[in-house]
Amino acid sequence: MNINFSPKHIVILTGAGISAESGIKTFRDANGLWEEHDIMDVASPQGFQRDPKLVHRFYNLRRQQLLSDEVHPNQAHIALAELEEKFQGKITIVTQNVDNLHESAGSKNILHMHGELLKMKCIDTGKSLSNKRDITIDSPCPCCLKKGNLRPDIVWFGEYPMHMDQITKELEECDLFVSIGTSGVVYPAAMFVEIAKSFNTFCVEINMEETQVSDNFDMHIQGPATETVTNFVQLLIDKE
Ligand code: BV8
Repeated sequence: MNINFSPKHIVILTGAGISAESGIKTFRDANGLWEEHDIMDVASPQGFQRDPKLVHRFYNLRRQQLLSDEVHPNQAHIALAELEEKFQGKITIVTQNVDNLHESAGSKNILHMHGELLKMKCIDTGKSLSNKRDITIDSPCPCCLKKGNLRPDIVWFGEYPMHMDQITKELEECDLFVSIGTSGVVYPAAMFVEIAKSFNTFCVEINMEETQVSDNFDMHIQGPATETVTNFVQLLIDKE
């Protein structure tokens, strides 16, 4: 599996599958996060309104796991960081993931379109604040000092993803679009391949299995990300 050109501008979309081998549950795989919860109860503004304690617990547990000694960037995250370091052109990681494993692996140019687990937001001012601790309904907001005024700085269903203007611009300009570890179920991320294709961009899907959007890609590489991403990155570096 090789590409027959030397890309100059790569956009890489990542999903939960790239963090699976770091021990972080995906959403829709067997015993995934959505098997334990109804999506709309824990990842929507309505769910948060209905039961903020449940939502805080859902994100507190994920934040605790991310910060524990059991979770580290895996070879796929590390390969992407090495690519950014050695690639002569421009490379942007657009991640749906809210973990910080791309940053921990050394990647720099990252857009978290669904927010970040290690950030929280003031409900009144919308101010985003770094946070590594549990949030509860009694946590005083450091911004306005009100109790119960904090929420995870995460994009829930029905909320507008972050950095959409920049993402769209990069999808129009890039000459290689690579999707890694996402089921292609959630929009608007699932339609990024269509945007890239409409600008004649070569599109590669790297995933454990075929997805709902596989037909839109020029190339499909199947297997665990720690192997497939590492091999694909080596191909790109060899072209440098
Ligand atoms: C919005 C919170 C308005 C963060 C999440 C059409 C257009 C626009 C919107 C919609 C539309 N149709 C429907 C909608 C609404 C909705 C939506 O998409 N619903 C779906 C369910 C139908 N979208 C929204 O509400 C979005 N906002 O639309 O605003 C708008 C309109 C137009 C244009 C712009 C904006 C907001 C979506 C964000 C919701 N927040 N979660 C959190 O808690 O983490 S979504 C949730 O799913 C996560 O963020 C996650 O990132 C995302 C996608 O999941 P994946 O990452 O793909 O994970 P999944 O488990 O599904 O798949 C993992 C894959 O990895 C699998 O394929 C597996 O095979 C593979 N894998 C596993 N292990 C490995 C592996 N691959 C390689 N190696 C391995 N080892």
